[in-house]
Amino acid sequence: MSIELPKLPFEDSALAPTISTNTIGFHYGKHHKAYVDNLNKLIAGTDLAEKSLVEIVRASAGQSDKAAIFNNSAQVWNHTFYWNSLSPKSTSPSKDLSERIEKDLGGMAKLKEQFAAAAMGQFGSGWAWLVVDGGALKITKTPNAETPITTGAKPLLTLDVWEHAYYLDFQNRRADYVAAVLDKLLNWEFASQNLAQPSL
Ligand code: MN3
Repeated sequence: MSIELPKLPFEDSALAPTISTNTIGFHYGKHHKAYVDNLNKLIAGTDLAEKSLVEIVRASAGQSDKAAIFNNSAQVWNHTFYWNSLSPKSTSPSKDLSERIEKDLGGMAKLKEQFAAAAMGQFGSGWAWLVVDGGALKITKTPNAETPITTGAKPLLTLDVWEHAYYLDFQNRRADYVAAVLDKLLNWEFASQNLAQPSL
C-alpha cells in the first residue's frame, strides 16, 4: 500500500486569477506531489507502510526520530484538506454552521477578520484554520507542517500561508492573497460537511 496524490477537486485553472494555473502547477504538481513521494520513500518497508495517512501523521507527531515522516505526512494531509477548502464557485455555510459562526465567533465578518489575523500572524511558513475545539468554533494557526488533527480539534477549513502558496501571484503581499481567498474561494459546503461529520 502506498499513499497517493489525490486528484484536485477542480480544474487547475478554476481558481484564477486569485490562484493562477501556474501556482497550481507548482503547488499541487510539484510541492504536494513531492510530499507524497518523499513520504512513500520514508515509510517503505517500515511498520507505517500499511497504515492510513491519518494514522501515520498521529504516529509520528512529536517523535524526534520521525520528524521527516511527520513533516511529509502532515503536509500531504494538510494540502489535500487545503484544496478541498477552496471552491471556484460561490458556496454558503449550512444553517447549523451559520448559527455556530454567529454564536461562537460573532458572525461571518468577525470570522474573516480573525482568520486574516491568524494568517498574517503566522510568522514564516504555516497554516490558518477554522476548527471545532472543545465544542466551539475557533480560529487557530499552526507553524510549518503542524496540523490540528494531532490535537483533538476538528478542522473545518484551512488556508496555506507558506510563500509557495501565493508568491507567484502576489509576491510578498500575503495580506492580499489572504483577503482574496477569504472573499472569493473558501468552500463553505466543505466546512459544513466537516462540521456534520464525526472527528477523524
Ligand atoms: Mn503548500
